[in-house]
Amino acid sequence: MLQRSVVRVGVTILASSLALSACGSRGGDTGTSGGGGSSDKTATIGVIAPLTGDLSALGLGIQHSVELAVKQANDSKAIPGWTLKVDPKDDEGKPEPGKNAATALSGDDSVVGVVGTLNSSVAQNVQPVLSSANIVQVSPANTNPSLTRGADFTNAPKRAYPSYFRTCTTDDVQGPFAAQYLLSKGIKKVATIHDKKTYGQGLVAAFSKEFTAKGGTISAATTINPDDANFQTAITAVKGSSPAAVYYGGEFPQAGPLSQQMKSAGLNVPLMGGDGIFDDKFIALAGKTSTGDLATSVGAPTASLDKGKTFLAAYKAAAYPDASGAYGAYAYDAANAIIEGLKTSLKDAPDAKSARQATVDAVGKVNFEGVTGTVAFDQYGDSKTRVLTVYEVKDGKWAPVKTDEFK
Ligand code: ABU
Repeated sequence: MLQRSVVRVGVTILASSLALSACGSRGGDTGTSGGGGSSDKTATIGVIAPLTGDLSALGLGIQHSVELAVKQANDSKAIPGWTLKVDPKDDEGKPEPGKNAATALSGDDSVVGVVGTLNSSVAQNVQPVLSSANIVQVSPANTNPSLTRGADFTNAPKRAYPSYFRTCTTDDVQGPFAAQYLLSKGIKKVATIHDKKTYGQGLVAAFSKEFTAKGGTISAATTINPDDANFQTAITAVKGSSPAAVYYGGEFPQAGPLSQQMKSAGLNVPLMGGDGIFDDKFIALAGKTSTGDLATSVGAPTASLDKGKTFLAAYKAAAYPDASGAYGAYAYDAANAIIEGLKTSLKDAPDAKSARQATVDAVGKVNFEGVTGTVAFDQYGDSKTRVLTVYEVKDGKWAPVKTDEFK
């Protein structure tokens, strides 16, 4: 069992902010009510995320967090003369519906920005569509580095799409952070499994590079298919190499059953994954034998930050039907990055569509204290904040065991 070093966190609730937000929208309210006068012009922020299917728990948290940011902006009349609206689109966690969602939003002249997507593989299809319409896109969750810095992101980084930004950090930070954590706990022999998707494959590559560079050994490396439910072949392939842990690249709908099947097959070592497995449903799917499993996720635990507490309280007061999830705070910051940009770009704009390029330019320059930390972007569109947390399953819950800024 890995040693515990629980992060101690300060707890300060900003009651005044709660009062501001407690009158927020309820589930299904897309943020149009309140704040706008009848002569206001309308600008729309789209959301592209999985709103149905296995990953909908994460996607709905993204949607509602954007709705909360927009509701608060309308209530405070953040952009005089304008009322903001939210238009959520379901990408089902799949590239083709994601592309269709981007096409539909691009055809709506009121759309000035999009928060999303959740999946890096979906973003690859959405980026070119939104980019060609000059619509700013801010993802709260895409962690694959190539989305901002291109295919050769380590040796020859080149901005892929000038309209694309993200509030979360990237897998060339997350993978090494996990590798260093395992090595610091004396785990030097790890087997890897990934789901062949953009996120999982890239995360395992980043982990393996750091793990071996710092003296660890990858005892076996194998893959599963994105729709597999039975993982015996992969488990057999790695079990023979006697790893001290299994590092998994993919998301919780498969990681949970993989963990359960590993332990049932006698491979009683921790499964570790990235932010894609950091969800309560992982534990529900993996069952009791998930104790000791590990995940990294982006940022510090939301509830450990003063502004995070305020966000969570406002979200609760708004009574959305779904939890904010792993990316809620990042989606709220993403929406507020767009809203900050709109304060400049819509000021003298005759209509929303003509403000699209100015919004891209303004979002690139934002710098404010968000719920997750400072929200500002580098020359590639990446967040300047590189904080991550390691969580361990303890007593049937994810417990934070280490939070740090990756250097
Ligand atoms: N960042 C984890 C899940 C989303 C993605 O595919 O990047």
